[in-house]
Amino acid sequence: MKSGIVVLLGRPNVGKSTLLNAVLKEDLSIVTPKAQTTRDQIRGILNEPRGQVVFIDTPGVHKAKEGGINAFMIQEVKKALDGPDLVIYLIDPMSKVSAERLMLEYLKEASSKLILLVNKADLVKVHAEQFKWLDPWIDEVKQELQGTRCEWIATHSISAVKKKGVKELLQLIFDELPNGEPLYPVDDSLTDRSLRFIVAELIRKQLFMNLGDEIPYSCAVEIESFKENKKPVVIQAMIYVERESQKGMVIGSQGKKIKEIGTAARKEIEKLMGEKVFLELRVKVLAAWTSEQTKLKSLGYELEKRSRK
Ligand SMILES: Nc1nc2c(ncn2[C@@H]2O[C@H](COP(=O)(O)OP(=O)(O)O)[C@@H](O)[C@H]2O)c(=O)[nH]1
Ligand SMILES: [Mg+2]
Repeated sequence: MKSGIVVLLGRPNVGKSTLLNAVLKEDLSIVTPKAQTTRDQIRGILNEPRGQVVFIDTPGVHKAKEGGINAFMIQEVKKALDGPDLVIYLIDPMSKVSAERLMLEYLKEASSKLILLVNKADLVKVHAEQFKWLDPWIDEVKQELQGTRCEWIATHSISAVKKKGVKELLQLIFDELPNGEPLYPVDDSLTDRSLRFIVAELIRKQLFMNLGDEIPYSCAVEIESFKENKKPVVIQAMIYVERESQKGMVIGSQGKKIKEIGTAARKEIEKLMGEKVFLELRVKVLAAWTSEQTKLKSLGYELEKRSRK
């Protein structure tokens, strides 16, 4: 039996969370068209007759200001890179080489096998001209990694959205993983994260889907109570924003916006849980929570020591 940890690594919006969901065949990690949706690392457990793969979805690699929520996200990326068996470096062909260079310092630090994975293959035909940078970049990465402990083993292309090439990718992964006992119990559990966490994420997803560009980045969600033994299940959640004006935007005129967000989130939560849910959302200002460490910590985004990059 094969067993191991596989980290999904890449810049924001390359499709890491979409790929996790495609291999698990479940919507575990939230996906939105906006960059930097994922804030925490999320483990997705795939059990197969061939063995167990523990995938770690990570926030996108980007340059983060010290001490704030983005530094927490980068900390999550770096933690995930501590000792996996395999790293999958996802590349969005719509990106450009100057933006990808940042990835090298992460790859050079990884001491594991590496698969270079070009995602969004469905776009390649339509936008072929724009992708000329891709092959030279892949060659450059391979060259830069020579002499490091990060060992390139394959380059592969997929479309995570269309689920093309995913089966072959899984074969590549199983081929490379060591033999061993499963790291997690082999049962139906898909993740190490709690239902509360996933529910809070589903609410956060709807904030990204329903609010203007900047506001979702100032939002955090906390589940205040979760009564599973009630029918319907009663869930109360608090949405934290940074400013009074944002609170107004989340609520909307006559509460229209928050109602839309709540309805959309409730539907997804009901789908996940397979039962009726009563979802109550409230909004509260927690001034500058994205930049103050004690507030970040209170929302579950704890920075260790002083933040690194
Ligand atoms: N066309 C296309 N879009 C994709 C593909 N994979 C992901 N996306 C889209 O890219 C955006 C970002 O995806 P997401 O998984 O959240 O990226 P992440 O930030 O790396 O986790 C979403 O709008 C996805 O629907 C793909 O294979 N093809
Ligand atoms: Mg993501």
